[in-house]
Amino acid sequence: CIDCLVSNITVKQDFDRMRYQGTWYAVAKKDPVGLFLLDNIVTNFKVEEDGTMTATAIGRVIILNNWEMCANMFGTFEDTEDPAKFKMKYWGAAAYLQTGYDDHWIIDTDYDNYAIHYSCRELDVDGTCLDGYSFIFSRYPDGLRPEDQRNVTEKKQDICFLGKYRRVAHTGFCDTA
Ligand code: AZE
Repeated sequence: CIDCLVSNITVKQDFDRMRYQGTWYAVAKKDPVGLFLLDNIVTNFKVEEDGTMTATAIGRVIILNNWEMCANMFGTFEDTEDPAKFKMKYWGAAAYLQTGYDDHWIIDTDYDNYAIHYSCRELDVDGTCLDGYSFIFSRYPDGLRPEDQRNVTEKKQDICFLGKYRRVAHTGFCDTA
C-alpha cells in the first residue's frame, strides 16, 4: 500500500480460521491512542461449534493512575464479506477493564509461525488511518523466526506502521491465572 489508504490495505487471502486457532504470543505492537495492553500479551483463538471465532487475551495493564494488573479479556468476532476482516466485540473479565468494538484484520499469517494483525479505529478525512493498532504475533514467546522477519517488515510497511512498533516483553508477569 503506497498511499496508506485503509481501503487499499490487503489482507490474508482465503483466511482459514480453523488453522488460526490456539495460542499466539504478541512479540511487537503498535499502540492506539489511550489505554492499551502493555506487555506479556498472550491470546488464544478458538472456533466455536457454530463456526463463530472467539478469543481470549491477557496482558499487563496499568489503570486508575498506577494500578498494575493482568487484564483478562474476551472477544467475539463478527464475520464480514472478507474472510480475513472481522469486527471484534471485546470486554474484560472485570467491569473496570475496557470494552470496545474494533476492526480486526488478519493481514498475513502462515498459521504455524507468525501473524500480522491490524485495526484502524479512526479514519482520517483523507482515508488514511488516524488512530489504529497492530500486533505481530508469534507461535513462540521469544519472537519471530529469522526467516519470517523480512516478510513481517514488508507487511508493517504495507499497513503504514513501519517504525511505529515496540517489542512486547514476556517476563512471566501474567503467567499465573
Ligand atoms: C486482541 C486479541 C483478540 C482478543 C482481544 C484483543 C484485544 C484486547 C484489548 C484489550 C485492552 C484492554 C485494556 C484494559 C485496561 C486483539 C489482543 C480481546 C484491546 C486497555
